[in-house]
Parts: sequence; C-alpha cells; structure tokens
Amino acid sequence: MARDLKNFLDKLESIKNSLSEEINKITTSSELDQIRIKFLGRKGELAKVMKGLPHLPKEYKPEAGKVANKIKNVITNLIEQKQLELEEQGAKRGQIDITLPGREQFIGSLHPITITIQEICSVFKSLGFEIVTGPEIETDFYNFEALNIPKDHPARDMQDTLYISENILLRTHTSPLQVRTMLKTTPPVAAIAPGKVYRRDSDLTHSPMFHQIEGFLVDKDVNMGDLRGTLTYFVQHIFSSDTKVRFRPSFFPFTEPSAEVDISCVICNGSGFVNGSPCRVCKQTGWVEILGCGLIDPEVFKAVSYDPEKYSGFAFGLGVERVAMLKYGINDLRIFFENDIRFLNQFTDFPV
Ligand code: 2NL
Repeated sequence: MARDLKNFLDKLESIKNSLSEEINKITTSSELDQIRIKFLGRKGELAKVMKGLPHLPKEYKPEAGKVANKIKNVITNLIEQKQLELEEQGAKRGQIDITLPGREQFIGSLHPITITIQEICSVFKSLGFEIVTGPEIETDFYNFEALNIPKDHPARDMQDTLYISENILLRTHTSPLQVRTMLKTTPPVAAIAPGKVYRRDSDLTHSPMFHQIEGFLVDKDVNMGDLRGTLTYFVQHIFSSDTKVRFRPSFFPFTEPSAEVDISCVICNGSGFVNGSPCRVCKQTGWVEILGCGLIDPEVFKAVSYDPEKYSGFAFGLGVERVAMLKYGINDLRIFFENDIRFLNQFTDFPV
C-alpha cells in the first residue's frame, strides 16, 4: 500500500524536476506560456497526477494532498520568477515599450458618512469647538445615569439597548463622550462628539449601528439664543446659506427646556413642491426635522460636579445618516451599509 503513496509522490517530484529543467532552457514569454499550460493547465502534468489522488487509500490522502499543494506552489513560484526575469531582460534589450500607459490605479474614496462627519465637525471647529472621541463600549453611568435617564426609562430597556452585562453596554448615543469631557474640564468648554452608536433596532429605516454627532457648550450665561444662533450657523454652512430654522418644544431627560429643530426642506426649498409634484421628503410641509437640542439639565451638571448656579450650557444631537440622506438626496438608509462599489464610487474625485 505504501507503494501507492510513494509512487504518487515520485510522480510529483519528477514533474517538478522536469519543469526546472525545461524552464532553464527557454528565453521568451511565449515559451513560458507553453510551459505554464503544459504543467499547470487543466489537462497539464500536475492535473494528470492529481487524478490519481481519489484512488489512493484513505490514510495516505492527507499527506499526498499536502505534498501536491506544495509542489504546485513551487511550480507557480518558479514560473512567476521566470516571468519577472524575462521581463527584466526584455526591458534591458529595449523590447518593452515604456511609452505604453501603465496599469490603471484604483483609488478608494471616503464613505459619504465619513465625508458628512468631517464636514459637520469642520463647521463646529470653525466656531472653536474641540472634537472629542471615546469608547463605544460604555458603562451604565456614562450612558444613562449621568444623563438623568432614570432606571425605569424605556431607553434602558433590554428591548432598546444592547447590553454586554448588567452594567456594560454598547453606547446608545454619543452623550457619554460629553459627560467624560465635562468630568475632565472646567468651563468654559465647547466640544463636538462624533461616533458610532448602537440600538437594538433593525428595519427599513433603522440600522443597529449608526452615527451620531452631539455637541455642547458650557459657560456663564449661555441661553437659548446662543443655541439658536449656533445651530443656524451650522445648518446654513452644511446646506445652503438661505436655510431657515424653526424650534418646536420637545422633551429630553438631559435638557430643559428641550426643542426639536426643523430646517426648511432642502429638496423643495420649503415650497412643498418639486417640479410641480408634491415633495416626498417633507411631505409638503416645507420643513424637515434635523436635530434635537436644549439647555443642559441641572441634574447633568450635578453628575459632573459643575455648579448649576454658576454655569449654564446648551447641547444638541443629530443623526449623521439623516443629514447625509438630505445632503445627497438619498431615500434609502440601507445603501450606506451595503458597501456597493457602484454607490461608493460616486463620492470619489476619480470615479472608476
Ligand atoms: C436627538 C437629540 C440630543 C443632547 C442630545 C446632551 C448631552 C449632554 C447633556 C445634555 Cl452630556 N444633552 N445631548 C441634548 C439634546 C438632544 O439629541 O434627537 N439626537 C439624534
């Protein structure tokens, strides 16, 4: 029986030997092509020997397969090496036309979400905000407790939050970054916190991972007017300089008062119509919701040991996917996560 194995291995060895011999004799790439076909081709020497593999006794197959693979690699390498050698010799003799165009280089592009994050951050940078980042795995304290989100709040439910253990979770918003920043700094402070966030949610309009940007500013005598001015500057730099802003009263546990902010619809310019048809983005209202905001709740200040009598501040949060959809006129959230090159290529300066 062992003879079967030896016979198989001998054949492989002799293929390798005759390849080494033949490859040394040749001088042109067309000869090399012939050799490649003769040894590695579908009906080549190696394939012929491999046909014997299924007929070997079972216990020899692993060893035989291993050696066969090795030999195949050795042969492939020898051929590649010869190819390079021939090309080099050809270049020296001037046989290669160096005026021919080179191979096309494929240049990647930034993801539209990355572009949007960078643009938003640079607008706030221009106002003096610093950019802060931090862990995606957080504790209950930074994600909920410090933000005045009570123990019985629905956001803390297992239904909405991805828990790792009782106390450890995937952050559900980027607010923990702001809590961390406040704990490290004394006012005045202004920071912007971009990053991935996670929710236990997945359907047409929700992804379990998405991107958020939150911002905050704390100083003496900060008021809703400062917030409105800052946000107006922001939307007019991200969309267009005539974008209008309106505040609607709302509620968040971490701000008081709180507001949701609409901007005049960037698709129909607030008119409700696009080329005579009803605007689908704002459903003819002329307004689209863009972010939530408010004045930081004194309970949050207490959690980070800021004196609420001395300081006040504003904070806001927005979903990056939503901004990117409005910016680029995209109507399906899922396309951001599919990595379809036909979509992503549209965001490069060098489309393939
Ligand atoms: C939304 C609303 C908001 C904040 C986020 C915040 C953070 C701290 C203190 C107070 Cl540390 N507030 N963040 C405030 C208001 C709204 O997000 O709709 N986001 C997508």
